[in-house]
Amino acid sequence: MKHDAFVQFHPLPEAQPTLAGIAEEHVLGMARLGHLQEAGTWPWPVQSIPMPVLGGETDLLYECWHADQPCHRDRFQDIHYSRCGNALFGVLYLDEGTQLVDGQPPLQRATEHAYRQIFSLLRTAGLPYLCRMWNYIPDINRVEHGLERYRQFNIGRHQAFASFERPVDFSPAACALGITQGPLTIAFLAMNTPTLRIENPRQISAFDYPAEYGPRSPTFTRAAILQQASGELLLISGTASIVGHQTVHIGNVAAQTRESMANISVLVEQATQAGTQAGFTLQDLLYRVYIRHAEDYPAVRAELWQQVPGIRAVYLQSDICRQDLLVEIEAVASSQA
Ligand code: 3EB
Repeated sequence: MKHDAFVQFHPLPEAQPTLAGIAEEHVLGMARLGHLQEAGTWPWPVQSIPMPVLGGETDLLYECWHADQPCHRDRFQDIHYSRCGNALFGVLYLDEGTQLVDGQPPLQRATEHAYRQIFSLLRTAGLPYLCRMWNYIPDINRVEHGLERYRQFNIGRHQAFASFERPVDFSPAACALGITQGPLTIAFLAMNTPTLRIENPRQISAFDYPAEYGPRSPTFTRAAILQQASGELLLISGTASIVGHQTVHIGNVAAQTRESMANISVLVEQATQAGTQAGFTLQDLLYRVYIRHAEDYPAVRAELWQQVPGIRAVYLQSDICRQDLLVEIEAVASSQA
């Protein structure tokens, strides 16, 4: 019998891809955060997220996903991936092109193509359970071919789910943010066992949003718990100032930050009830905070420090998928068995 790989998350201490004690063969992949990026090649998949780091000592940060067994690394179509036992982490970058084909805008097609590749790889690999997706979309709020690009992205993603008969209420945790340089990039983490999916009772599930947010709903769950022999990993999706399905506190970044944290608190409570272990607190989480306007950074940081003194967070300047959202927060925590 195969044992599950134990997947772990670590922010790396320096703006260098030094591994801080993690064995190179155990590295599933990395995220690289920072605006001005030189091209680089690594033995493992790396998702470059070209966003300015706010308030940090460095303008380039790395985060590492790793396992407890050796990884096999390969390519599948446009995907660069690592497989460690029963965990698979992959990254892809896709050029959208500019052509409408069969009336479908380029971003919608590129998104569907990307998700189909991912679903094909997971089927081939026998690891069908997506835990987490990280979506970074160029010019996410721009209207093109008569529809906002985030809504085009949602149509393409939804179509790929439908083609592969993936129920939308069985979606991964996710985030979808805007970038101002570089191509569409998607990273994902998948396993051989389903995650526990957590919804937020204060919010309508994203896959049930009404049509006013676009012709196809987003396919993500509010949080997911990955249950492993050695502990639980809680993955909280991008969380914003949304109650029900509506944006609240329009124009007020401090209040939006508080509302986002209220939503995260509820997810942490739900996760603590759903999990089998000791549970999680807001203090345990490692946060990534996306801020639309760089000048809002001090206000957002002050709010967060008030709620979670000493909060461990990385702040990035980023576009957010609804024009009226000023901040979005996601987080990861692990509880050791
Ligand atoms: C929201 O709650 C805010 O489209 O994958 C958060 C997390 C958001 C994931 C996605 C979108 C996504 O609707 C936006």
